[in-house]
Amino acid sequence: MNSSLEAMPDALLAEFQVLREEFSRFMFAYKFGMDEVTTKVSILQQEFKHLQRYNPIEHVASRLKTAESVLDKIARKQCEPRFEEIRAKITDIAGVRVTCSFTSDVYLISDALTRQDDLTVLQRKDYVAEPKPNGYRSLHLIVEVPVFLSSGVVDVPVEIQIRTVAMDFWASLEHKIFYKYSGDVPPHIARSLQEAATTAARLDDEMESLHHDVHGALPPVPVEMANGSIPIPDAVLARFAQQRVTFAPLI
Ligand code: 0O2
Repeated sequence: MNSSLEAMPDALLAEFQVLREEFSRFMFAYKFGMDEVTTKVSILQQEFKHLQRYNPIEHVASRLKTAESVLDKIARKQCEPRFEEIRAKITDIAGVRVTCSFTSDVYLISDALTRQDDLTVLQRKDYVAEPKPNGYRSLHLIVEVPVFLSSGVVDVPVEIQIRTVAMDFWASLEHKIFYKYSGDVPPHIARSLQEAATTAARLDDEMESLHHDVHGALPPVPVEMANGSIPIPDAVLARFAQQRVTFAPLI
């Protein structure tokens, strides 16, 4: 047993255990919500890869806030420490980040996700169209996803950040620099970071334009036949074609 709990009276200890279980169940719902969204992105990724001529997703990452950082955020946001209140106010406990190839892909993925009936968009912040003053660019969605537990359904908010490789590169390094200076970045460094963000945005524009020149501005064209990770042998295909020719429904 944890030494700090050893001296606790039994009644308090029992209460503590109930709270631990409740907290743990609360956090698991976010993990499941995150898994649901990750699966949705993975399905899109596989569909694009195997069934279309184009894959807009470079990589996908997910993270669950630690219980400790949830408490830090509750304190920062002056949120009442009750689970329902936390669920309503802290919407980034579960996060999924999708890194795309081109800027247009950011919107392609956002549309493909938000069209799904079981996702409810609670918030959309387009820092790609309107970057933050420091230069940060990314599309943020807070979606609510139903998680079906043995006890019933719980709607879990998940933050989805969608950005290009260049936006991601800038954000990761800016995050490191920001933390190195504990948030107090000297003005010349902040200026350099803004300039770097402008350079990254220009790079995205150039790559987007090259992409259009090479592949056209139209959305990806589905190919007639997929031959991805579920191969369909020629012999099977020929047999199926034959069946279709000779098939006559009974009237
Ligand atoms: P972490 O550890 O990445 O989760 P919020 O505080 O989330 O309630 P806010 O700040 O209005 O409200 O939300 P916003 O603008 O949607 O930003 C949330 C997340 O986007 C941040 O989460 C970062 O991950 C990322 N982000 C936003 N602005 C910046 C920025 O200027 N630079 C970088 N590198 N990332 C940014 P957290 O909780 O801050 O951190």
